[in-house]
Amino acid sequence: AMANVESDKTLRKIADAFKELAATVNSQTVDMEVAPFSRACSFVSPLFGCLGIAFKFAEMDYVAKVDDLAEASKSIVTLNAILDRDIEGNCVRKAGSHTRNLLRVKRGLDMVRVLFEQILATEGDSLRDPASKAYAQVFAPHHGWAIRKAVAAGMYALPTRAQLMKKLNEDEASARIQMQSYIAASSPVILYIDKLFLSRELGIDW
Ligand code: 1PW
Repeated sequence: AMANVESDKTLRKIADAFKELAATVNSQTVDMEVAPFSRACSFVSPLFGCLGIAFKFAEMDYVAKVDDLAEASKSIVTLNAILDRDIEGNCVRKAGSHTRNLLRVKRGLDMVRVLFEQILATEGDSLRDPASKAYAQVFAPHHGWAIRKAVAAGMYALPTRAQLMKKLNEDEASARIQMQSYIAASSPVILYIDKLFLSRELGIDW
């Protein structure tokens, strides 16, 4: 396969960006800002592209929503303010709202987290089980029949583990380090976003 030159250090960029976000969360002194958050999320996009043609739709949906948050960052400073403005405008659940897009993007981050956990816990060359488990845990409960069927079909077009490593320009050992680092760093970030919703009684299961 052709080397993925543009995303030479995809995993490292993802891990480093989320380590910085996690440091902000763990400091408990400042609100998370939209700009660094959307920037970190944009580093995850090439990963979807590495998962095969079938995940082109997932990538497109994710990229559009991250772009929306990047656009929002020009006029709204913090994630807190995104939710408060949509509550005020009575458009939290409205299609395309920043708050709704934030919830979808958070799910993308969570799915990648579970995918990495599953990849690290699995021995074989197939990514089908790790990807299926990640999808089943994070997205499937929120998707209708048609999307679930399309994703299930896409599982047959996933690259192998070796192909993925090659596309990411990683070997098993280096990938393991970066994946572990993303798993550790993304967890507090994901919990932080859940709390933004739950503390306002907006729910996260929609
Ligand atoms: C990494 C292992 C492979 C798992 C693949 C996961 C793919 C999941 C995303 C597929 C979504 C593509 C179709 C778009 C669905 C939208 O309807 C939905 N978006 C999401 C991210 O669930 C809701 O978007 P909306 O209505 O708020 O614009």
